[in-house]
Amino acid sequence: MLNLIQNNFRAKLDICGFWDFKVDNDAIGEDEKWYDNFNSDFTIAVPGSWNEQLEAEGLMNFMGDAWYKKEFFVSSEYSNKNIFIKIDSADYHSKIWINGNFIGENLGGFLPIEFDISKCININMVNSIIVKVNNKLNSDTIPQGIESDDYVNENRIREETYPPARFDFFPYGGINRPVYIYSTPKEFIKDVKVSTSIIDSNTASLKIDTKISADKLYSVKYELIGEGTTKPEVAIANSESANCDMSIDNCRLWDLDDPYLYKLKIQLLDDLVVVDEYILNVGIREVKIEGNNLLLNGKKIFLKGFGKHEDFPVLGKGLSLPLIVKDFSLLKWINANSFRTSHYPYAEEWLDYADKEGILVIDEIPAVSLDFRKTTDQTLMNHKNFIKKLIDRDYNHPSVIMWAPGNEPNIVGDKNYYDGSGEKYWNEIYNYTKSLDDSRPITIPNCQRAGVDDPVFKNSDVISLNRYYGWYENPGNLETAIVRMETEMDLIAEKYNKPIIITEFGADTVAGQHSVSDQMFTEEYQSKLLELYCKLIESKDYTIGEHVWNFADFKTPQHFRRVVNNLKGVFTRTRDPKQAAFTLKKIWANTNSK
Ligand code: BDP
Repeated sequence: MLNLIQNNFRAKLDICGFWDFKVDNDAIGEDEKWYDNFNSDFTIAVPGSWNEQLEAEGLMNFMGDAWYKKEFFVSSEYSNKNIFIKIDSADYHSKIWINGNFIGENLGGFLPIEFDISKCININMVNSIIVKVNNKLNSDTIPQGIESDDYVNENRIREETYPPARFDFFPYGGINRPVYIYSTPKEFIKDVKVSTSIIDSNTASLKIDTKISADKLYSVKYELIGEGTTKPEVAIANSESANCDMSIDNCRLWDLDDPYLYKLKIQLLDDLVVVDEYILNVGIREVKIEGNNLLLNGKKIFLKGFGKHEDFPVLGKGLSLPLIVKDFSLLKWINANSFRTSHYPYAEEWLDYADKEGILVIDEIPAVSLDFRKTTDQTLMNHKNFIKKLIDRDYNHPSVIMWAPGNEPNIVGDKNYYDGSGEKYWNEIYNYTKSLDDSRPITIPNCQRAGVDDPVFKNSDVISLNRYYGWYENPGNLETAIVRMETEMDLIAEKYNKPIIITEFGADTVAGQHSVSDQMFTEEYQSKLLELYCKLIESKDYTIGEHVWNFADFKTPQHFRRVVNNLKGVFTRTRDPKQAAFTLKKIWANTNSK
């Protein structure tokens, strides 16, 4: 999927701003034809989650249907073009109507939704869009949902959260990312996929797969703009695609200390006339696992950083560009070189920034805490669909070095997991992900409770461990915690002989709470726990990274275990440093190696 750009062939209209909003508590909107029009109850900002914006109106814990409406003017610039709508994400399910016409439906949040709306747009006139968004999840969806009844039936009443969720982050609802109307020419470049490889220290090659929509034979011209020597190539396209290989001498690689981006200019030509043009940022780099090492451009690299969340007061999961700038500046300040998009794909703007700043990303699917007593064929299908959509969107980002098609499966019970079904499921997910991209390693973070025989280990190129010795296990006892951590890491390393990242370790910490002895929730305890873990992890040959849980405090569903937020952040929710931030800054001073 191509990011939107504007040029002489393509226009883009941002329709973010204030939208009319109505809550549909009884799910009657469709029967009452609210898609034609409705009287709004409130005005709401897009992008942004409804929960905190309209907290005072009772929406904090709302799970259900809500309706959005907006009018927008489409100018003559759009005449004789294909016109599309793109919603970068509506969480979790949405249905769209334009000028009363049903456009389409999308199941699953966190990734863009796109439909051709050429036939129902009125040019030179005001148009209206109505979107119904629903944030309820169930056993078939990714992520899976849970209902209060399930807790009762499963005898887990004390674990029930409000709102009910199967995961430890707040199920914010709404149109959380921008909405655009955009145009392309009638014959156009639909998609471009660029794979890069390094031939020797000086030379690299690009393999470019282009999808087009055309009614006759066109040609496609490729020009790489940037350092080195290369010549433009022209490929003859059929009505659907064109392929091209390019080589570059004296090329400048994309690397952490020099995240150099080329511009690839792609033109669709009718004879010699350019009918469409797209410009894509390309970073030339190679990621490899060799033995127990992670190599970036042939050099060993050790990942230092965090599991994060998209989460901020008032915004909820709404996109904020200043927050992206702030978080990257803090990542740099603390000497981190990477993060994981736990536990879902982040807005593509995060990856654009990572490409520019030279930060590495483990890109994750929202298959978090899958309950294998409940997974159905539909869950597997939705899961695969997510992987396909994620790779379609993110394939061209040099910052993305690994796919995580899940996190911590099976945290409740063994049934239907260790009987071979878990292995079959993850095998299928692993092979499917590889079939879409065999250039990036795959990892599925394992939950402490799932143990050392978790089938995700077999189905990962890199083993990822989420471990909470010193917190959920051996609380307050750091000495025992570190011994147990080392024993388990060594066992897993020996058993699977694969490189290991510790993708989560941490301690909830109340900023301002102090103690001279090891006391949970104090700044000193968090700082000491992280220091001990880092020392241990960095002492092992088989480790390729350490990601602290979490970059910042984040909001969770209500439960007696959480004081409003998960407090394992090294920064507070509003990004003030806790003591551990200064500790990590020192430990990570030697940024890219152990
Ligand atoms: C891990 C989960 C993460 C939680 C974390 C915690 O992957 O989503 O937030 O535990 O409990 O198991 O803090």
